[in-house]
Amino acid sequence: MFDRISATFQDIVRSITGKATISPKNIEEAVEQIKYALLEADVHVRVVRRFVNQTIQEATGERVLKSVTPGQQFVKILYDKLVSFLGDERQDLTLKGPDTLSIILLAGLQGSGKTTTAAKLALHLKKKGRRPLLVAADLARPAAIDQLETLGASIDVPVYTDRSQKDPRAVVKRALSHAKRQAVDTLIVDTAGRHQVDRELMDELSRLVRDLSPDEALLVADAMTGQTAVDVAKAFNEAVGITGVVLTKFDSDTRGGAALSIRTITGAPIKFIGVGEKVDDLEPFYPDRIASRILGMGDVVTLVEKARELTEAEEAEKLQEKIKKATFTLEDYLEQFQKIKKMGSLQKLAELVPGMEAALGGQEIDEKAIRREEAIILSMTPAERRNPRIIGPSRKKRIARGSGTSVYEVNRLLKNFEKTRLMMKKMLKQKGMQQSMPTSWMS
Ligand SMILES: Nc1nc2c(ncn2[C@@H]2O[C@H](COP(=O)(O)OP(=O)(O)O)[C@@H](O)[C@H]2O)c(=O)[nH]1
Ligand SMILES: [Mg+2]
Repeated sequence: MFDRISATFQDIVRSITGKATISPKNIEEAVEQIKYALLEADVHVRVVRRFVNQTIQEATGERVLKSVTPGQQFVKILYDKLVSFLGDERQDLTLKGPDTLSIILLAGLQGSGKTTTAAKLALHLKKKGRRPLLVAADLARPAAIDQLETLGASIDVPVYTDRSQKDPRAVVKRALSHAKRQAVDTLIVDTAGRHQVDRELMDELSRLVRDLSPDEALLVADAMTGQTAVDVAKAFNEAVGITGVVLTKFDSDTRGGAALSIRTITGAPIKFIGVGEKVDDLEPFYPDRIASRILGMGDVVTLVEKARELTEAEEAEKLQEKIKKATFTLEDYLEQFQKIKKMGSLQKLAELVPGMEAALGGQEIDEKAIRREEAIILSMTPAERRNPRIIGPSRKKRIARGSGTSVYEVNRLLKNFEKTRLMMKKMLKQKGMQQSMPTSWMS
């Protein structure tokens, strides 16, 4: 799995990591190669486009770090992108506590690996101390029931079957009341599949989901089918509503495109991968580990992370130095506004900047107020920003006019700035404060 895409990515990465400088042309070339590698790996075209655009955008907007090469930084961007497209964080099953019955429903096309996965999940949960019951609700072929029974016996997990029934809903209903009488905390329901997505199958599954309201409705998809697996996941999600995907046959020589596309196209996370035919061939899906496997550049990623931390610490130190020496100016103040605005939440600003809440006089911070303060500072001359003491009445009038505010607001800003500056200085003087001062807002 991922062998080909991994080889291509590692080639690109090797050629770019060593470069001391990267031109927009280098990035363009690398991204073009990445595009072909992704398409060749059968990644969904829409996903490829998004991946490529985001990579270019981030690579060109990236701040250059001193202690690593631009090439190394590019690798880090690529790695982060891969992790994000693979689904970010590991998503585990969300089941109820052992005192309440949890239900897992498995759906998917015929041959995708539902029955095998049912047994694999049962074993996985049993190892974690749960008590699963497998339910044979694939009534399309009698052999399907036998298959589940054999698998259940091999892992010593009970299997509920009812060969007299023709309707899976009836089987499931009986299985539920059976489970309540037994020492069972998790129902794993194996359902019938079809060769392709069809109305009848979707209707049957929708009814089952409605009856059961399962904690997990997992789509079992065959990774070898590439973009088809993605289309199937999309169709199932729209018709039935899935909570996650188990991607099977990850051990085979597939190109990996499904893994990189499913989350983006369906929004549903990959929760497990099947890596073989045996009952213990099931692995939790970790986006970061897969990304590392594709890039094979774990050391570079760590290096860049470290370099970034270093730069942040250096910047924070510089700023603290400025505050101590009272050279913290309105320009720095403005810069902090702009940086913090990028962080998203303005409420964070008040929480992170010592004294900011008090300096703002207990007023609610809102985007508009900040934008006005910004406008005021922008209307000042560089000399005024560096030394606000020179701002007399006539300058105040000019600044107010230039920023579309009032002299009253200019005065208030100057007062706020002075309060903040003093407050920061005082806090820095307190022993230990240097260490505990949040640096994130200064980065
Ligand atoms: N190599 C490999 N084979 C698998 C995996 N999962 C299932 N299979 C095989 O795929 C075939 C179909 O599996 P099955 O569970 O019967 O699919 P179902 O029709 O969806 O229930 C069987 O031969 C399984 O052994 C996997 O992760 N890796
Ligand atoms: Mg089956």
